[in-house]
Amino acid sequence: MNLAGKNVLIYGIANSHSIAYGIAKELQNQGCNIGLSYASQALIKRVLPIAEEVGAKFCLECDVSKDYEIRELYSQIAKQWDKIDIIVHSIAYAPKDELNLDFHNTSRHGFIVAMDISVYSLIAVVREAMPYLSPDASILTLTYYGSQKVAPNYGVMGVAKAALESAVRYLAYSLGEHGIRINALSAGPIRTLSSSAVSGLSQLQKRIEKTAPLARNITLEDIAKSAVYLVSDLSSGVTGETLYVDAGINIMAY
Ligand code: 0WD
Repeated sequence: MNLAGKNVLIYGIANSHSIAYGIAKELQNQGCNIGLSYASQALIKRVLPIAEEVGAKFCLECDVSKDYEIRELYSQIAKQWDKIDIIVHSIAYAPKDELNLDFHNTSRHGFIVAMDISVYSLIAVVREAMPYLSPDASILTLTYYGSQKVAPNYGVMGVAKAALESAVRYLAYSLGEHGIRINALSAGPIRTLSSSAVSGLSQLQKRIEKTAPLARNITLEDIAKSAVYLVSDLSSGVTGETLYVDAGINIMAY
């Protein structure tokens, strides 16, 4: 594996608890050039120190619900990098009220927003990246097991993650002829800004400590190390997959 000198664009840094932060640090350790993108001005105070910490070549705002912002991001990046080797999409959003209600009460608006930001954004960032991607580029997105089984309080995000995993398979098929790979990493629950909107996280983590094969919760480092595998040529024959990094909890029936 040689990631040294690879240009990595990471979407979804909100703060130092973000999964994107853990991945950025690990890829920096591997010698990658890091470029960061964040959602909005409100995050800038937390994101700028992180950009400095990981030696980011740039740190640019981009709301992925807007195609023109995605396009503008790539045209800014093209001024500094001649190609992009790796994209990490670590983005999800649903209005908080939509998560903790009975699923049959999911609103049309909440459904559309969740699907747009958590699923369609992956398609949009890949499509707009195509002219800039290197021939053996690798793309990674983050998902959760609530896509496969019902996770109480996860609601519309579970449906969005199921769609995201399916989108990864369809993207893998359409990108394959270009030599580009795309995979999903299904992470066990970890406390971040996004996951704190899901009620019952602490109880779930306690249950995992008791029942998961590894008898513990996962760490940012666990996720980041598997991310290195998926974005590097260690996984050169792997595309369209969902890799569980969850201390094994997904294999358990009870
Ligand atoms: O337990 C967990 N934390 C798990 C998270 C378990 C399994 C998967 N994941 C997934 C999430 O669903 C998400 O896809 O990992 C990804 C990253 O989530 P995270 O690191 O847990 O959460 P966070 O640090 O909040 O980063 C997600 C970020 C947003 O943060 P806020 O909290 O500001 O919504 O996604 C970004 C934003 O930075 N984001 C956007 N970026 C660009 N444009 C947008 C947008 N419109 N909306 C949200």
